[in-house]
Amino acid sequence: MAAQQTVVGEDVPNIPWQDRPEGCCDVAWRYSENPIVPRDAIPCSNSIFNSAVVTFEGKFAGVFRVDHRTRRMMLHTARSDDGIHWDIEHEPIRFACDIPELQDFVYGYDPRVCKLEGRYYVHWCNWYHGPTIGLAWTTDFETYHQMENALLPFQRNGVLFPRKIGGRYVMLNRPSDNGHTPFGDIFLSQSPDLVHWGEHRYVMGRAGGWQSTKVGAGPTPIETAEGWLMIYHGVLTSCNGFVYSMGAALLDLEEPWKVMARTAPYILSPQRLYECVGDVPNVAFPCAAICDAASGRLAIYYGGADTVVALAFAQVDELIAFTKDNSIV
Ligand code: BMA
Repeated sequence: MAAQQTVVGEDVPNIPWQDRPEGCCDVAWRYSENPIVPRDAIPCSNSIFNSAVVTFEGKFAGVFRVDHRTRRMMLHTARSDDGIHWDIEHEPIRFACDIPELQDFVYGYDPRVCKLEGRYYVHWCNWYHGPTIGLAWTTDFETYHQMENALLPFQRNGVLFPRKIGGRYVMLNRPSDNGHTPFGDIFLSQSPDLVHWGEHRYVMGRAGGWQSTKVGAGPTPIETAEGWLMIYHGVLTSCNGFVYSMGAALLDLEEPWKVMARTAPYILSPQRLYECVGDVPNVAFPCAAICDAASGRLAIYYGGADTVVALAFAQVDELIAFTKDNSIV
């Protein structure tokens, strides 16, 4: 099967999965039991969405965005045997941090987790006199070591690549403003040590339709023989506000600021009730993906309407072909 040569990564035989439903011809399809995490899964939660999931010791671990009933945005550890049913800690993560200026955790949201050189790096939108990219690592999802913020405010959607490229650590990011940013292009920054970031490059900006207001990277990019597969969100401004959909792009393996293909149509947009109705309507916001290299099966975790966590599936080879065949590049 061609997929076996496509993905550079681990085999995940127990990846959460459902075949494409009969009669569906979409490149990405939803899990039939969505949402997988309800808003009130733990006593303190107003909503649980935009969350990160990785494989961990043969099972799954996650860092979940939990907006508390105070409406403070916090990060919680979660564990799962099957990637679908989650046990979310009731207490938020308390980061171990020896940098006095960063010890006062104000809020954190939209986490991503990237397995890199034997550690799990957590990065999130972290308040430091405005939103920027917080960075921490863990090996056990119990103790989290907070590092320097990667970038200056205002920044969101920091997304690490899972290996060094050209001798540098690489992070996608999206310069923004202090509020509900009405603009936004994807850039990339490089670092020799995950502390000092520079050599910034422009990756891609807004385009037509569903991605006309702003774009931001989603899950950890997936390495394939055809390039880095980047799933991202794009935003359209309707007369009723922002609409968040997802698309896919292929980035050059060695110079990932070079976009080789990018979808003109979205691959999934808010159309189901749990995506259209909630604290923020019309949002499908991807933050994580698990890929089984052996079969090319892909499970995408996304937030629905800033309220719940949902799951969608795709086949990597099909998604790559779709991205190339429907590219605006
Ligand atoms: C963005 C972020 C996301 C959220 C989205 C829609 O700016 O805050 O967490 O899902 O807006 O509200």
